[in-house]
Amino acid sequence: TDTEPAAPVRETAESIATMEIRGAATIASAAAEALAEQAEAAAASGETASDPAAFRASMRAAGRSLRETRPTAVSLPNALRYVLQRMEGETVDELRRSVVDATEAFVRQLDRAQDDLGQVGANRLADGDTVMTHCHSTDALACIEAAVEQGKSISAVVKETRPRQQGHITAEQLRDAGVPVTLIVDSAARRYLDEVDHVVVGADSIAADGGVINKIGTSGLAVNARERGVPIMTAAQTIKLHPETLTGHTVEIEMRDESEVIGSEAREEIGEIAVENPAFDVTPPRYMDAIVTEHGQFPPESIVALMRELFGEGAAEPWAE
Ligand code: RUB
Repeated sequence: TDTEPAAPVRETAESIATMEIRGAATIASAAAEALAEQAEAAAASGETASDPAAFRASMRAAGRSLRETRPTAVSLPNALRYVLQRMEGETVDELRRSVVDATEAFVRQLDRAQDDLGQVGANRLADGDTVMTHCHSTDALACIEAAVEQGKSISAVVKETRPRQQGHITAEQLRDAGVPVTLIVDSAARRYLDEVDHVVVGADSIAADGGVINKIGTSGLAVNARERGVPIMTAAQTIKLHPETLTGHTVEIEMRDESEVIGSEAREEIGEIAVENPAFDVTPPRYMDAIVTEHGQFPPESIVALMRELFGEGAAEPWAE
């Protein structure tokens, strides 16, 4: 039917679900761009090309199929909200234009926010610092790269991040930025904290109480960092702020397939045991020293004020049928 999402949307949704496209900020820009591609496709063919209501319905359907891919990174619904709430016009061409313009504005804003927060995060790092990273966060990398651009000499201890080993991506990108990297297994983190001056992580969502939802293992790292007296910051653009937590909702933690944890042969050998694979965890605000955003740095407990200011109107669902 005409409300079936176009091929580029189905491909983006599939790539997000399989984690070919991953990381909260990257997911957000890919989702917005998929909406723009949907608008172009819908304006060019079938019933949606001549019927503004059908066009709008196809945009909502595209939004739903993107929304259903992964549950934890709020940047995804925030991106869909940004674009779909700006969809306006009497004709299909006006609607199409508004979606394409909103997508371009969103992606520009995302890039600018990352550059701006990178400067703020870099100011927290000193010349000669060693940082520890977890997973692969473009927001966290922006802070380290900006520090290097400020002329600071930075080295990194990079946690591999089981089970998907996103630490390898971080290691490669830091190496390309001229940062000497030491890769370690996750369970070596506490031992290496003695050699580290700052922990830098990203976020998939930030809750109204300042809780940071990020890759599984972040909370244990934060507790260990506190015990060792090592400061830890979360680098998170404001699209990571989770508006529904303002009204008491909790953030859903994605549970992924057990095959990411254990191969089929080992699984068969081991027999009747449970295997669980949560992708994210929650770091309580008291274990996080700062949330670094494009609007400056915040103690986690005060992030709610920024959240009210930016998402005061709450969590609309412009993709709903
Ligand atoms: C990625 C992850 C990242 C955040 C922030 O998890 O936890 O730290 O998404 O990334 P996954 P960014 O690999 O499961 O998507 O700063 O790029 O938004």
